[in-house]
Amino acid sequence: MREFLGLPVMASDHGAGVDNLISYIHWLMIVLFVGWFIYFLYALWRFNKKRNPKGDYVGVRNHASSYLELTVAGIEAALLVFVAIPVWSQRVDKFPTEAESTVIQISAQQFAWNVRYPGADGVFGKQDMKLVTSENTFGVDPQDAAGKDDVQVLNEIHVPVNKPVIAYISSRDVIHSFKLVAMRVTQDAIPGMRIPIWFKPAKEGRYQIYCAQLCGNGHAAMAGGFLVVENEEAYGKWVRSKYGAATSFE
Ligand SMILES: [Cu+2]
Repeated sequence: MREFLGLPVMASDHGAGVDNLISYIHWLMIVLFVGWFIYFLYALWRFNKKRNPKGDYVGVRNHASSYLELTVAGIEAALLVFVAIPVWSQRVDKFPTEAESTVIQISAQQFAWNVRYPGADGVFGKQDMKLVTSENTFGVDPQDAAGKDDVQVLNEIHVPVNKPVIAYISSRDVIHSFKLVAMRVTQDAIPGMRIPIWFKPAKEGRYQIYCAQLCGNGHAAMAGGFLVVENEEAYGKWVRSKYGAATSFE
């Protein structure tokens, strides 16, 4: 069904659950579409004027249609309770610990993605929204030693493969939406809020990031963001080359 629907490349652990849900819904819709169409043709033939010169004032006498409706509603309820809700709850409730994950902060702006890593010590430097300026997107406190090695990059996120990623999504101006189709995650980026999402990249590659909210006249340019999933070694090399970039605005 994935191939039949032409679903895009999927490269995360939980992505199969999302794709399964999409497939099941489409199967149900195909069955309903074909069923209703057959019934429509039957009704054209069965209830035409020639066969029914005089109207029937009683109408349907059996309960077949009610049972059918109940069956469809039952299948829909089962999809919701046994497929959709478990996939969703794993996304929002079953977070991995930060110790076993790559933790990053993402702040959207018109029209790019700012990304911050904790650097060599694994600790983000102190932040305060009062310190936010056009250069200091994340409000990093330049006095805090823990922030000296933090990494800040634009539009290019690197993460190691097969390790969970926790990303805190925020925005510095308007509402954007961080969408990684290949990872099957989407989260609105809302000014004043830090909303965590998580996913586990399962396949190395370079995947496009999209902004899924029409956020201004350069909205399409936000598709210039990329997620690079690579092996531990390549990731380590990349992140080490960026240490200290977060406080370079001093
Ligand atoms: Cu945007």
